[in-house]
Amino acid sequence: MKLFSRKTSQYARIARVAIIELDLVDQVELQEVTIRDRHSELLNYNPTGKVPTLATDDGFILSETRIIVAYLNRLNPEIKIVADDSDGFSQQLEGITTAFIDGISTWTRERKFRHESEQSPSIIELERSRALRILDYFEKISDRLDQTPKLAHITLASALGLEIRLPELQWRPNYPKLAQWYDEFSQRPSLQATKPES
Ligand SMILES: N[C@@H](CCC(=O)N[C@@H](CS)C(=O)NCC(=O)O)C(=O)O
Repeated sequence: MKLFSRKTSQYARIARVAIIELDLVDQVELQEVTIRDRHSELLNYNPTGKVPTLATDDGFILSETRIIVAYLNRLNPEIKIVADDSDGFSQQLEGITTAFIDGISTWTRERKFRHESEQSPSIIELERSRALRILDYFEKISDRLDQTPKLAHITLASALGLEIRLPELQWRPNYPKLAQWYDEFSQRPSLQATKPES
């Protein structure tokens, strides 16, 4: 199996953390690829051009982080990373954390990849208020977050890790309980091994 990845991708990070937590490191080769590049090697496999992409041993090319992590989890079902239908609360958190990482990614892209004159204040404001609502939600339910490596927790940590690329996110001072949860969760070796540098 091969995971097409990018060290700076917060979505690929989720798949890489899942591979470590599921003890599949020896079964998955990591290949670093370029993105937003018409010469990218990845385009020979996946027309979406997005990471993460998983090339499975049974010949499928999987896109979308949740689909990839669910596939990986089936290879080691003893460890439950992806919530099943019997766990409504974890499914609820998976949905909200996915919207959170999508929104912060949109906001980060506006700031990082578009010239100032092209950045949209209305998109930034929309995503900023969405992120704040979701942060309020997680602060309120922080006693229901635990330290297990569930997909929702990994997605939340990966989204919060974007603070390194989006300093204006400034979430820590207003969300002390969430910060405490995040700082502890970030100590997991899987999170440490995939920590973004920039
Ligand atoms: N919804 C996708 C999002 C993946 C995504 O947007 N990845 C970014 C890197 S962080 C990417 O590959 N962008 C390349 C592009 O948009 O062409 C998922 O859950 O995997």
